[in-house]
Amino acid sequence: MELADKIYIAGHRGMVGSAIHRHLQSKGFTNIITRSSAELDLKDQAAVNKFFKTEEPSSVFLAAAKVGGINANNIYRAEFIYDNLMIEANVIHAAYKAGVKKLLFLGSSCIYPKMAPQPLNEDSLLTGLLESTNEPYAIAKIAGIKLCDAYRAQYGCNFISAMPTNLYGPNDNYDLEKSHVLPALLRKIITAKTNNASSVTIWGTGSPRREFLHVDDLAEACIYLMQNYNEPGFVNIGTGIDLTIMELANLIKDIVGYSGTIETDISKPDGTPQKLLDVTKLKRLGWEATIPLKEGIKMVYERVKNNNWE
Ligand code: GFB
Repeated sequence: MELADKIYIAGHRGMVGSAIHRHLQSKGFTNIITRSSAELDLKDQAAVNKFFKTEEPSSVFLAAAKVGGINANNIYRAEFIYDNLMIEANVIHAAYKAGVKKLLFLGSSCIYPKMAPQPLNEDSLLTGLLESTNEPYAIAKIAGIKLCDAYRAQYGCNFISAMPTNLYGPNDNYDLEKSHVLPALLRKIITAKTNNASSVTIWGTGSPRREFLHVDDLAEACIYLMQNYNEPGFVNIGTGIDLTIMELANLIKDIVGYSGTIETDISKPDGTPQKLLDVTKLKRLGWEATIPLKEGIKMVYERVKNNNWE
C-alpha cells in the first residue's frame, strides 16, 4: 500500500472502519474513499459492482458488517447471517472483478468452536460445533474467510483475513439491548453512579472469560497486515490476556469510582465460556497490542462520562 494508492474503507462509520480511517489519515494516506450506507447499500450486488467498476480502488478494508452483542446476535439471527453474507460476497466478488490488488476481510473470534482449546489457535477453525447464540454471525464470518481463500486459490487475488477479539473504543454502540458487554457495563455503571443506585445488574453468571482489544490497536494491526501479510488462512488479532465478566465489571467500577454492588441476572445467556485468542502468529509477524485494558477503558470513559452515548 503506497501513500497515494486509492483505498476504499467499507464501513467507515462503524467503530472499526472509523478507526482504520483515522489511522490511515494520520499515516499520510491521501486517497481514501468512503460511502455511507445511504449512498451505497453493500447488500445490493449491482450497486456494489458499479461502484467498484467506477472507482477502481487498489486496496480495500472490508470492515462493513452487521454487528452486536450476545443479545442482538441471538435475536436478529436472520439479519446477522443474511446481511453479513451479502456484504462480504458482494464486496469480495466486485473487488476481484475490478482487479483490487489487496483486500483485508475482518471477522470475529466467535468463528471458533465453542469448546476449542484455549487460547484459540488459527488451526482450530471448523474443528467443532459453534456457540449457539452467535452461530448465524459466525457462519457468515467463516464464509468470508473461505471466500478470500477461494478467490486467492482460483484467481490469485491477494485477499487476506483477520479475526479480532472483542473490541471497544470510540464510536461504540451503547444501546443496552444490542451492545457488547464493555460499553454496556460502562453505561450501566456510569448511570448507577449518577443516580446513586445501590447496585448494577449484569447479564449471566459473570464467570465467562473475555479478551478486549482497543480499536486503535486493531486499526494499527490491520494496516500492518495489509503491508506485511500475503497468505491464505487468517490471523488472530488480540492482546492474549483475558478476564472474567465480573472482573471487568469491578475494573469499570474502579475507573468510574462507583461503590455499589454488582448483581447477576442468570436468566440471561453467558455465551461461550472463554474466548481468548492465541496471538503467537501475529507476534511472529511482528505486531503486538500496546494499549493496556485499564488505560483503554479510561480513554473511553473520558469520552462518555457525561452520558455522551455516542
Ligand atoms: O460482549 P457480549 O455481548 O458478547 O457479551 P460475546 C459477553 C459476555 O458478557 C456474556 C456478559 O457472557 C454476557 O452474558 N454480559 C454481562 C453482558 N452483562 C452484559 C450486558 O449488559 N450486555 C452484554 N452484551 N453482555 C459476541 C458475539 O459474543 O461477541 C458476536 O455474539 C461477536 O458474534 C462479539 O463475536 C465480539 O463475547 O458473548
